[in-house]
Amino acid sequence: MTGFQPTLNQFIRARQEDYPEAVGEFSQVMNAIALAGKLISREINLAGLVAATGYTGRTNVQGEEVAKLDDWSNDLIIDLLGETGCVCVMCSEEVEGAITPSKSASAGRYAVSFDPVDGSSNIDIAAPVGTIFSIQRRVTKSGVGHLEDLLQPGRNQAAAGYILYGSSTMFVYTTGKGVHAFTLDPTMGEFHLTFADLKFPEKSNVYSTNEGNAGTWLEPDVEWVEWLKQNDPETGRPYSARYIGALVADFHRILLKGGIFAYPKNTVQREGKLRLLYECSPLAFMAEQAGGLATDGLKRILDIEPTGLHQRTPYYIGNAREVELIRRFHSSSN
Ligand code: P6P
Repeated sequence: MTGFQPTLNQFIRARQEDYPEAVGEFSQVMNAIALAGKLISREINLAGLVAATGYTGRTNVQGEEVAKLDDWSNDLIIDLLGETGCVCVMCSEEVEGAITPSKSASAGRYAVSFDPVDGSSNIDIAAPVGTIFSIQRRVTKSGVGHLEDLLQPGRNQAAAGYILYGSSTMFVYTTGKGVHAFTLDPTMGEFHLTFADLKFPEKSNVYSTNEGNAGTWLEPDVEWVEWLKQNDPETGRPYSARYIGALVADFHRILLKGGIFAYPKNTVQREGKLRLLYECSPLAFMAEQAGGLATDGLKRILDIEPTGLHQRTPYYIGNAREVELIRRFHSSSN
């Protein structure tokens, strides 16, 4: 035995029989995303040296400052997915409308939504950032893909995942048959299996939220966090607070160590901050596959019927017990 864990490509190919309808197209889409991850990882790790830090001076459809790496990564993913000929339409955090791929989009079976570099403000301080993706099967019969191929509830996803650019670069995804994590060996340019079928650990006394917003939170969220901070060793309280400010990194820690991540709505961000299609839905699919939950406080994220590409939602994700606890705080206030 070589002792080498299977590569991402070998792992996906070995599971090809799980998707008889895919005829290799699914693998092509996943490999395109994995290649984008390798190239973005290299660019991020060299950011300070290749003048890739800093901002373009523009703001995106979200009203957020566009980092140079946001732009570069966005164009890269659009090109690599377009080149496969397997994608009929795309949605990106950086682009207002639906994106029609360059090559034979009419043949593509998949609609892909993505956030090219989530948490990009962390790049300039060499803190973790991530790419998030969500793959839906098209619902239109043929031709170039449309909004309706993208605006599907998260429960329909064919696959979802993220690439974490941290102390190591990890590719983590699910196709509805467990969550699997791969670590990039930059010397070989290959992702190797690190964890198969990840599940949230039972222990979960860590919470992750931006308490700087607490002054504009609604009552249930204020009561929830105050409860977490009370001193009651029998219930594992007070919880520890951990917040990196990049959703992928905060979620990845919770997936491996347990806990709860929350981005509540507030009197300023009345729908919440995080976007449903390419942040909340893909991670919600993974959380449920890992034995956890994701809600908007009351409703399952995967059951929300999207009405807009960039719509936002209040967001609670992590151990089932922690998300259920928040649901009780929210239910008692309704
Ligand atoms: P705040 C990054 O901008 C992001 O979209 C997520 O990655 C992250 O969880 C959140 O916003 C951080 O928002 O308001 O705490 O800076």
